[in-house]
Amino acid sequence: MADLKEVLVPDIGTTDMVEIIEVSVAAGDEIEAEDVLITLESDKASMDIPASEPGIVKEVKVKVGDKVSTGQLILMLEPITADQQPEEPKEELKKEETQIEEPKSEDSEKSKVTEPVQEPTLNTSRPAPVAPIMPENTGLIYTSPSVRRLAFEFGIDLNKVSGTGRKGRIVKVDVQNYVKSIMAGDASTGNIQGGLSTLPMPDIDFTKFGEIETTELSRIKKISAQNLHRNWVMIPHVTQFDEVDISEMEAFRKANKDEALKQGYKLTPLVFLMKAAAKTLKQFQNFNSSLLPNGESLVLKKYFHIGVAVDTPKGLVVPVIRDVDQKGLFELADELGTVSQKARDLKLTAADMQGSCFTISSLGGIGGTAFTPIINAPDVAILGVSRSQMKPIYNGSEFEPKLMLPLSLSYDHRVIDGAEAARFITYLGKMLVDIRRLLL
Ligand code: CAO
Repeated sequence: MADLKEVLVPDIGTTDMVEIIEVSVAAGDEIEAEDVLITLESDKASMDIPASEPGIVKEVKVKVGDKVSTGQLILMLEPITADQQPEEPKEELKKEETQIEEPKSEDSEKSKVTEPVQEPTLNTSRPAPVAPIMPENTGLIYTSPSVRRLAFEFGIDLNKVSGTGRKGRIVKVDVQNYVKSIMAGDASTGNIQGGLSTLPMPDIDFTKFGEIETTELSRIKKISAQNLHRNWVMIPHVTQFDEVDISEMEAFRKANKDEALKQGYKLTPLVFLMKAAAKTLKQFQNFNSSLLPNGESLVLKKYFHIGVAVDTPKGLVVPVIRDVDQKGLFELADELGTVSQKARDLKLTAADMQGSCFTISSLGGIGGTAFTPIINAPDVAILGVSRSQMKPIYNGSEFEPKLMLPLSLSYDHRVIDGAEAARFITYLGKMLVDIRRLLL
């Protein structure tokens, strides 16, 4: 074993004690000359302290938060002699490395601007160049030169990386985690192509504020959370609202409700909505479609299957009622009753929940005046239904009491234009105002 060598803090151009904000190596690491060992931060600047020679780190003598000055011991190194060194890299590789030294991208231009000219030298027999200092509070990116270098090598825009270091500083592990999240296709962290990026959720100790209890989400909630999140983030939603006079529809429903009950099912407004939606989808083909993942083609469907959001004790599920256009109101009421019971008993199969063209989410049995439902991809639209209310509607000469049903239509704006959506909801409303139209 070669003699161990002390690696000291080089001449950092000040006699002040300077804080260590990052330790980039650990015992057992094999390092190259110029690998960053630690990063220091003074009142005005931060700087990387690199290795002056290759070797194996035997013991690190400092930790984050320590204050050090010139000449202080950083670590013990077992140097690697020339004959232990791996082969020289090929010519091409060398060229690449040289390019990295002299980055030409916009990002690196920006980093150059933030880096001042001062370059402290090492007070050793074999000086290694100390990375340039980056001033604090530049209003730009708060990180060390070595992290900038790492980000540049991966082609990452540091503006998109959230810093978890002190005062939001971006440290090496933040860049590594960002790369990992992209490799895993994590939409919450974003991706380079889509340019999406979000701060990580804060990890808060709620016991600081009071008593708590932690429970795990149900399996259904975990799955629907992932789908909802993807749909919310990936689909540009617009929600169109409307109110429809369902006074006559309600009179008809009430007149037939008992008859339906005798046969064992409930005739609710939702059944009429399903039927009216299928009829409207026939008129507005773009709504009965799915956008292919490449975003360039639309699949137009010739069938009319409608998903219905069902609230269960374990979370939201969306069973699909097939060929709604070909079924009568009683048949639909029967099927809706059966499938929603199956959902509440948690007995739905994957096939029960596949193939929808359009979804209806009805909160009308509960309450509320309007909401913005999230599209159930691969559908391109969803209809939210709120609770109907008697309202005074002006008929041109007087106010009349009318039962008004609030509708909220969310649509994928990549596929559907606003005017088309307004026409869709108006047409749907006409079907409900005068349900005889459903027969036409
Ligand atoms: N306005 C006024 N009353 C309404 C109504 C509306 N828009 N919609 C339903 N009602 C009434 C029904 O007529 C029924 O009253 P009666 O018993 O007097 O006839 C009562 O409210 C309860 O209806 P229901 O909820 O049992 O039946 P439904 O057909 O309307 O809905 C189902 C069935 C399965 C969709 C519903 O039970 C459900 O789970 N809804 C929640 C869906 C949900 O969670 N969506 C949110 C997703 S967004 O995250």
